[in-house]
Amino acid sequence: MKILPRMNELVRPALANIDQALVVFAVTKPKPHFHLLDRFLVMMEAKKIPVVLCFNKTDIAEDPQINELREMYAGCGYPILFTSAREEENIEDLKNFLRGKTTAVAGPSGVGKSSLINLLQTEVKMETGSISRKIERGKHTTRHSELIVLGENSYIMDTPGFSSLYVNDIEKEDLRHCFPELEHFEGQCRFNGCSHVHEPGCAVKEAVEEGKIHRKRYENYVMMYREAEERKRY
Ligand SMILES: Nc1nc2c(ncn2[C@@H]2O[C@H](COP(=O)(O)OP(=O)(O)O)[C@@H](O)[C@H]2O)c(=O)[nH]1
Ligand SMILES: [Mg+2]
Ligand SMILES: [Zn+2]
Repeated sequence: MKILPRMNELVRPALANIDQALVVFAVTKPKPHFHLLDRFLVMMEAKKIPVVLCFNKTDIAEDPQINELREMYAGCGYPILFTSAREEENIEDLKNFLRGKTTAVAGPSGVGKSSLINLLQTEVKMETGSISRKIERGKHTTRHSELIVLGENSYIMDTPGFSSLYVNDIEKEDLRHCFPELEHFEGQCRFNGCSHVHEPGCAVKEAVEEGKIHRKRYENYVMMYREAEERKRY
């Protein structure tokens, strides 16, 4: 019971002071976990924190993998960047997105967050390495959020793991407002307040069939909706 309030104290100031979140995934190795990514995007929408999506490791990716990601996420309006920390590709683009802002970096382990941060500035050297090596050495890395200076009025915060930016679960009625591409169809369904899950005459379901909304994103919406429904039941 004593642990929870302390955890929130750590999380809240971090979220309150950031202008945006940079969400880093790898195009491949490891392959993006779409459910995790969408869950995170929903949390940021709920907190009204703008997101920049960065898919790293383009040097080992195939074009179709990159195209699918672009289709999925540029289609719903998120700024999206493809980088290679190894080949220092598109790092200038990334810098442009970070200029003048305080940005929290989030993403699963092993996608290249630390490698990217090392390319953005020269003062702080983050430890990088393979996932297995890190597990071997135990969880010794950033337990606190470290604010790193990138330049004048530009800061980046390496958040300790993905769950550190976790916010309370979202009510099922609010969920549809946390998917920008669903929000676009609001008011076009037969029923007012359509959940886009089981109602007939749903403009969102039609848009999915027509390929205007990415099916995977919609499926993740339905999955999260059902989860919220389940939670309510207990
Ligand atoms: N091929 C490739 N490997 C990368 C790239 N960026 C990082 N890595 C490697 O991926 C592993 C994890 O990188 P790291 O920066 O520690 O990831 P983090 O856990 O997200 O901070 C390391 O072995 C890096 O050398 C990249 O752009 N391309
Ligand atoms: Mg790291
Ligand atoms: Zn609908």
